[in-house]
Amino acid sequence: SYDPTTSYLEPSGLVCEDERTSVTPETLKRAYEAHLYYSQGKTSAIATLRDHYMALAYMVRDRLLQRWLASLSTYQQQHVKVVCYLSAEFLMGRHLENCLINLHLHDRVQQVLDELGLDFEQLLEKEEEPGLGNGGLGRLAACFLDSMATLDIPAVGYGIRYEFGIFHQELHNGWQIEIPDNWLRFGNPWELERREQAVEIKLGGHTEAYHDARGRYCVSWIPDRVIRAIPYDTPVPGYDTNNVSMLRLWKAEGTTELNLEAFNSGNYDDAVADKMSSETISKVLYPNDNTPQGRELRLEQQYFFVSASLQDIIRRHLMNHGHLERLHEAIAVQLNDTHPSVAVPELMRLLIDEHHLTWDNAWTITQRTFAYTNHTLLPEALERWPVGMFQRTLPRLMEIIYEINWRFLANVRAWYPGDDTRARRLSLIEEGAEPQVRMAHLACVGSHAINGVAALHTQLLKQETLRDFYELWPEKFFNMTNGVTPRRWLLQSNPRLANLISDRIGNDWIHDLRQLRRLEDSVNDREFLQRWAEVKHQNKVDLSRYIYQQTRIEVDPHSLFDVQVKRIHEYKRQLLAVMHIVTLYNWLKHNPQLNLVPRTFIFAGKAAPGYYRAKQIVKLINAVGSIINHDPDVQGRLKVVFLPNFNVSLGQRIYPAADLSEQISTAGKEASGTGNMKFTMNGALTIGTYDGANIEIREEVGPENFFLFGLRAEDIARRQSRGYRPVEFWSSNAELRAVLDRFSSGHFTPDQPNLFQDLVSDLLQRDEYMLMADYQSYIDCQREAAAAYRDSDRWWRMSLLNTARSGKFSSDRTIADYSEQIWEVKPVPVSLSTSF
Ligand code: B1H
Repeated sequence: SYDPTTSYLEPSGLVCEDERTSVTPETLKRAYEAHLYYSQGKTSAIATLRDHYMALAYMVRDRLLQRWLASLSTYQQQHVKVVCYLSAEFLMGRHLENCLINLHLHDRVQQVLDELGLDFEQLLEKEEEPGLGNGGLGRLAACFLDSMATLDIPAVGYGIRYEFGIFHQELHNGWQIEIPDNWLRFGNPWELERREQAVEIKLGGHTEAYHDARGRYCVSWIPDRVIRAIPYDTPVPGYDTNNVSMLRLWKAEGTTELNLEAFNSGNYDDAVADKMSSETISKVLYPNDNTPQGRELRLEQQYFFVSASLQDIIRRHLMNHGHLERLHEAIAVQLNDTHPSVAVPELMRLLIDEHHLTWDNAWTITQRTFAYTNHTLLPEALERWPVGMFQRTLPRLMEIIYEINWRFLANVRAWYPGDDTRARRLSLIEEGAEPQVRMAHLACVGSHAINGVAALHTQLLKQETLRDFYELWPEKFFNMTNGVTPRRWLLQSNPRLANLISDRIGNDWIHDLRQLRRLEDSVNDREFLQRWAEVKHQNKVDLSRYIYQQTRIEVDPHSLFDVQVKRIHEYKRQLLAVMHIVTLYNWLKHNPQLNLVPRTFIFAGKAAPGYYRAKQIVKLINAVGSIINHDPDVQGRLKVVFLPNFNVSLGQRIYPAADLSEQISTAGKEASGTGNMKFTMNGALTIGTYDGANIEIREEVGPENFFLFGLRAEDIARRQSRGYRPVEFWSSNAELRAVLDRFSSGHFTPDQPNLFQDLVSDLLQRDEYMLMADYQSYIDCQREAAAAYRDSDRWWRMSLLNTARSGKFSSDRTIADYSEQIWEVKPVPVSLSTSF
């Protein structure tokens, strides 16, 4: 493996590890100073912190470039199979520290900066976080890029270079306020613009049929708009390898080609206005998680990045192979949910209209190229586009979808003669007053593999959401349980724990997380457990300081840190956690002498701007905190904190400091969850429902080290179908009644006493997510968790076992599974001595 201290000479004499990019402290210092002067144009006398950060970033980027170019030339020379991961979101988090760690430069650079009198931590904080995603789905894509790079799997991530990422969240009087995320304002040192590789994207217009010179029937698409897609590339280094992958994000720009008429007739401002409106396509990320917005601009975004990426893939492939007949042997395209599923008809269009393949050839290649990951069972999250809108925006693709559907349904009728209702259920088009294109169906028909993201989720896909497809093609279905990268989520975010672990078992765990099992040998080593507990305590002290800076709330690092951080959504049931808090509060009000385990409840998460109920829950959490945190009867034993603006960087502070991880979604609703895995890795215990990957976490860590409560998915379904009456729980449970009374009486919002009345009446009348049914079981389970925390020997043993048994949840394992079972790709080592 790579030794950063030696130079690598390529046989022809090309110096790879040269004077400019070597990593001796002297060269690092010189490179840094050169960038400050020549890239930022500053002397250290006048440089701002941001200038220092930029100089540092460029210094690191130089060292990535060399490995990146070596990777690209290796792949090209060896004709390797490449994974193309298509995703509307990549939630990368900050690059600088992660790159330093993956290149083994972290400590060395820290030292160089120390010597220069610069504060390393402070510089890291200057980096704007690239927030080009909403939550778990976007972060998963980022973890996958890290793992693919680390495992030497040739890969490209394709997405959109949103000018505005996920909004910044502020709290005003407890309410969420959204601030635009202008993350590119000061420039982005991690990307390279590749203008020469721009491609053109058609939108709108109509199609015309014709016969070409050889008499073949052809169709051409005459668009009424043409947009230019400009690629921006960001290198993604693997850990402890020379391999560097790439994230290629597309920016939209106008072309004036079709507006020459307006331009020439003196209508200059119209031509310019058109050009500007084209740029809106990559302007802003839609801030919804688990609920798509059916806006035309969103469909344009999806088509824009998919068409650009496929054109790019085809161009590279033709350069290497000269024809497209065996495209699927050279690339595997993974569709991250249905957001890129227009790729199915778009690849057909490119192969047939632009490259003149026959339908049958094109269809074989398409099906063998694509694989589709489903991320949610929520019915409202399944994407559908009105046929009318589709037709207007992408007329040629609509024709191709009809043709795919016609051929597919002909097969269905042959397989199930006379079963018309089945054919209607399977159709790519949903009939009705406003017919819709079902994007999940399109993705299923156009792919050779379909996967869920946790065992239960895959099972429910097979039994319910995609049941008809499973009956058609059981061999297409796979389960690929999610994972997270242990580099960012343990090594980087929790250096104290990482060091303690490496002290004990060496550092192979960093790229083979199952090695953490070896910690089990220390489960009865009192001295080791004490150091384990001390690490958690120090992390809690750090977080307490941050909480005070952000919120002016003082919390006790000796209290149990009970944490729920994730997007705010009714199915995730932040409200149930609040009901538990208010239950404890009521106990204390009733009996101030009660001997209660002191707890700090930490919440963080964004609500979609248009989701009123979610915003109301944010307000409720803050309102409850504003009363409980100051009530003298509570005597500081309960604190409720809402940390604003949850993002990757804040997650990195929070997971290492958590004692208890709240994973309390209604069973059957959370496809997997990935935060749950980050907590477990960092030694938090989980209180959770039988849902998503919680089930597999419990299986790994052992039921005795996991606090399980609540109804199972099948119970939920049964109760719903029998007619669920939440008010019965209200009638029979006085404590529950007292909690709801606190909300509806205005106890927490004396100046707006009616604020939460609708919330309570919804719980009593509908309670779609069955909080009422799970309430008592949750309260009982929380009591057990508190008892375990009191028995601190037991608690720290359980904590250690959680980390020790979290190996399955490395995204390295997930990527190895995809590589073997779906992509059929192999690692390709990159040597720095390759000539290029
Ligand atoms: C997940 C989404 C999602 N599932 C639509 N679905 C979106 C759907 O902007 N949109 O339109 C955005 C996001 N996100 C999450 O994926 C699941 O809820 C988690 O359970 C899962 O862990 C994660 C990664 O698989």
